[in-house]
Formats: sequence, structure tokens, C-alpha cells
Amino acid sequence: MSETSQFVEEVHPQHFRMRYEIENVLFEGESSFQKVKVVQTKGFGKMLLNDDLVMVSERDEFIYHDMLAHVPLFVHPNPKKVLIIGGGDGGTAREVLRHSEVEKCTMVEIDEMVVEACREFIPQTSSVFTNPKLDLLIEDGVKYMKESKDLYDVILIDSTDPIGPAAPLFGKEFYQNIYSRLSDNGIVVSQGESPFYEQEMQKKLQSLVAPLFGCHSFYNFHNLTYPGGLWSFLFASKGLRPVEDLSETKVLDSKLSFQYYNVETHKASFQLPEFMKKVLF
Ligand code: AG3
Repeated sequence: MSETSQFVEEVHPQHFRMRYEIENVLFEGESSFQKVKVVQTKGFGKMLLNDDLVMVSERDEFIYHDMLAHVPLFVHPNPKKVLIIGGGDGGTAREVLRHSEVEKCTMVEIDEMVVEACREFIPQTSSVFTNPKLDLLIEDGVKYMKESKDLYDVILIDSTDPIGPAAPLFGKEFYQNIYSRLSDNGIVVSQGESPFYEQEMQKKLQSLVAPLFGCHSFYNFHNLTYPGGLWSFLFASKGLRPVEDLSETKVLDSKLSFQYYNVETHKASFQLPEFMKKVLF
């Protein structure tokens, strides 16, 4: 499998597809949950594709992972226990574990094939798998949330689109369980989909979170590989506010350096464009 070919993500079958030149298919398999592929692209480094949708590219994964991990971890005054649901490539766990105050990061990924394909072919994200503070469980995240008795300071939902194995992650019971598994100052951040192409899904997510949590807000980031470029996360907490409670001193004192995240991108990401404000409440 070494011929030059192309990969196409069908965004809207009638009018929009994204096409990447690929040099090599490094891994191709079908798990009981989805099709999993790792390809060597010409312009984006290696890419992980689940069910023919781009999950990770080496070139721009830093943006998504910075904004998923660092936004809640710098708002929370003392995050010790972090839970990731999904995130089988490892990128989110990698960023979480750069925060020295985090004592333990539990990651619950349903699909072992994703973990193994990334372990072998995408060390840029998966090298975190050897970190002793990471507890990696291959398990259904929905079931885990129902059965777990542990409390977490920050929960990150690093999911695929709401189809296939991720569909139950966009459900009412799941969010009720998240609420009860969060400590008093707890924050949950969820993969929030495309503001352009998934407005209905954003409204649904918001309607799940709003009645439970004291505070919630979408925030946006730009990337290269998710359809439309603009993408979002949904921040929800028992009280901490995403901009007002951000500790700038904490960011500086951490001495961490980032490629996308900084205090300004953090604050700006919560300023939503008018078309989103009109749809969301
Ligand atoms: N999570 C997937 C984001 C959604 C991508 N959707 C798409 N390409 N249509 C990525 C996991 C990274 N850890």
C-alpha cells in the first residue's frame, strides 16, 4: 500500500468535501465500533481517521488539544484528578499531564484499536501512554460514568462526531452522571462540534448541560482539518466562570509554553460571533 492516493472527508455530500493527498496507508482496520485508519499525508503529517472522518493530524492537533485541556485546567484553582472520556490518540492526556498539580489522569477509551494504532504510528500524541500518572482503561465511557464512584475535578469529553460509538456521549443520562462525578468546583468540557455545520447538535448539547450546571458557555478555536475550520468546545461548571475565574498568574507560574493557548486566546475564544449567539441561549 504505497501508491499515492487521496483521502476525502465528506462533509456535506452535495456540496462540500475535504481532500488530502496521501503517500501511504500505515494502518487500516475495522474494530467492533468503527473503521480506523492511519495515513501518511503530504501536507499534514500523519492522520488518524475514524469512519473516514479526520480525528487528528500531526500538523494541527496542538490546537484542539491545547484548547480542550488548558482552558479548564487554568480556570480550576487546583485540579488534581482529571478524567478523559475518549481521546484514544493520547493528545488530550499529553497536555493534561503537563500540569504538575494533576496527580492522576484517568482516560476511558472504548476502542482499543484506536489506542494501538496510535501507539504504533502516532507517537506525537501517544507517547503519553507510558506516563505513570495516566490510568488508561479500555472501556465504554458511558458505562464507566454510570458505575464509577470516583470524583473528578475536571472531566474532558474528547469524542468523535455524534454518530457511531460516540452517539450516547451526547445523551441526557451521560451528563447527569458527569454532574454527580464532579467535585464541588468541577468543570466539564465537551467536544462541541462545528458552529457552521452542526448547529442542531450544539443546541442539543446545550440543552443537556444548561439545566444541570450553574454556568455554561461554548468557546471556539480555529483549525485546519475539521470541516469549516471553526470548531468549538462546550465548557460547563458547578460555578467557576471560564473567563472571570481564569488565573493569569497560574498560567505564568506554570512556566508552560504553548503553540496556540495563551491568556488572550483563552479569553477571546469565549467571545462568540453573532450568528452563534442568535442560535444558542
Ligand atoms: N475529536 C474529533 C473532533 C471531531 C472531528 N469531526 C470531523 N472531522 N468531522 C478528535 C479527537 C482528538 N483527540
